Amino acid sequence: MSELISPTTGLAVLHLFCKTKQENDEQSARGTDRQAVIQAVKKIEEQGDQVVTAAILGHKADVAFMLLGNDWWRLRDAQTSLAQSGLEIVDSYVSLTEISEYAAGLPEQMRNSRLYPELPPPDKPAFCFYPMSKRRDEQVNWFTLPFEERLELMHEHGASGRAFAGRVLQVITGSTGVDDFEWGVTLFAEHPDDLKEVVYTMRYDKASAIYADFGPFYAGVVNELEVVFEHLSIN
Ligand code: 76R
Repeated sequence: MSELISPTTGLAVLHLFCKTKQENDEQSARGTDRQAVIQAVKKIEEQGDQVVTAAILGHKADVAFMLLGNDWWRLRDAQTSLAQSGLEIVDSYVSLTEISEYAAGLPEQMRNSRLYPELPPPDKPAFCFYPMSKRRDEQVNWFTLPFEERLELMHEHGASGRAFAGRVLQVITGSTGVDDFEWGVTLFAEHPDDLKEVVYTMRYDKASAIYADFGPFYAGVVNELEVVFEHLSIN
């Protein structure tokens, strides 16, 4: 056994965006092996790690796996098993759960739920993921603002976010130094338009309007893998 490669606090997170393969298509003789994927996910869960599965709409991917665990080796093994089951990994995101430096005053229970979220939340099947960074341009640079100013802007952000409390669950995971953007934003909501509304509303927060840069957006439906596969016609 390899030694654990664990964050000192919180969980390691790996988002994998995959395309399924048909048998004998141009890419592969072997199609996606439904049973092998199901077994792979079962194994990850048996090891005590969490897996959120979602069917993705649009051409960018068919299925997303959001894996949360306390060991980078186990997440890497999970990726290997999924790839060996005949899934093509077309995009991915590596991050870690964290408590924002602007959320120091959060009650213990809220801090814990940021570091150790239990996912997926019930009754919030509408899912989206996108990476984002805060701008570092010559004129507009989040990282040269004094802390008090950033804190004020994040309070404005938190206040506009709280209007969505209960309707939208945000899971902000930090990725500075481990992936191309600074955060992964994973949102769970009851309805697709909740996702649109929260992100649109935040575009007017100064912290987003002036300072945020975004990567590609993925949207889809969270459900158990079996249900996701039914909708992808993978038998
Ligand atoms: O954790 C907390 O609830 C405390 C308040 C809070 C912080 C510190 C908070 C609340 N967020 C925080 C930090 Mn958020 N958030 C985003 C996005 O699309 C965009 O413009 C931005 C993407 C959304 C949709 C969202 C939603 N938030 C952050 C950070 C880290 C900043 C740092 O540490 O420098 C990022 C990148 C970020 C981005 N935020 C909320 C929400 C919602 C809905 C809330 C209210 C949560 C609730 O009260 O239930």
